[in-house]
Amino acid sequence: MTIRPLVILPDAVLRRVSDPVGPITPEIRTLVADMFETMYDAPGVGLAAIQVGVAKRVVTIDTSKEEGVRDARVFIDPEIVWASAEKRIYDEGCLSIPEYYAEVERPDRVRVKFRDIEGAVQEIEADGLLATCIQHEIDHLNGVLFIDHISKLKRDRVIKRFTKAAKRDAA
Ligand code: K1U
Ligand code: ZN
Repeated sequence: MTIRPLVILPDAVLRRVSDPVGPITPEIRTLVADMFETMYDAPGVGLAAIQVGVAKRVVTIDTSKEEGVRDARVFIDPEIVWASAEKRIYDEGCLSIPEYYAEVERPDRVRVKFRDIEGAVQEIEADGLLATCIQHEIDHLNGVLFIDHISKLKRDRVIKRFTKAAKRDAA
């Protein structure tokens, strides 16, 4: 298993719409294993394949709170099939926008249809941090970032900060 480099704002790769996975090949299994390694190392509670530069609809999540207990979940080609009318606000972060957090309002509960690592179709209802995280990750698959849900003023400010940092690092 390999820790892959994370794609960081303002890299245009983050704006790509990811492709459906199709058959679950050995390459997809390796990608999933590497995504878990990368997510746990960061550390993060979720990761979309595009954040390691792969435009495939693959998401890994582990929102377990208990120290030393893992709840590794993989979502292949995930789709939200139902969202609650009730909303919740969560102070979100993103491994592609390090050390920046902002409040985002999203549906409190969602039902998600996806394929597991064996290719079997599954459906779960999620609430709490899992619901927030799966919505954040599905946004990544569609080229959407959590900063797209905040004010234009705040978004422009954070993009400017990361653009300057990227130029500084390239010099
Ligand atoms: O997709 C990502 O960039 C990962 C992101 C997921 C996420 C977090 C919070 C709300 C919505 C989605 C992160 O994991 S940011 C890091 C983080 O939240 C965290 C890191 C260590 C321990 C606990 C949380
Ligand atoms: Zn993110």
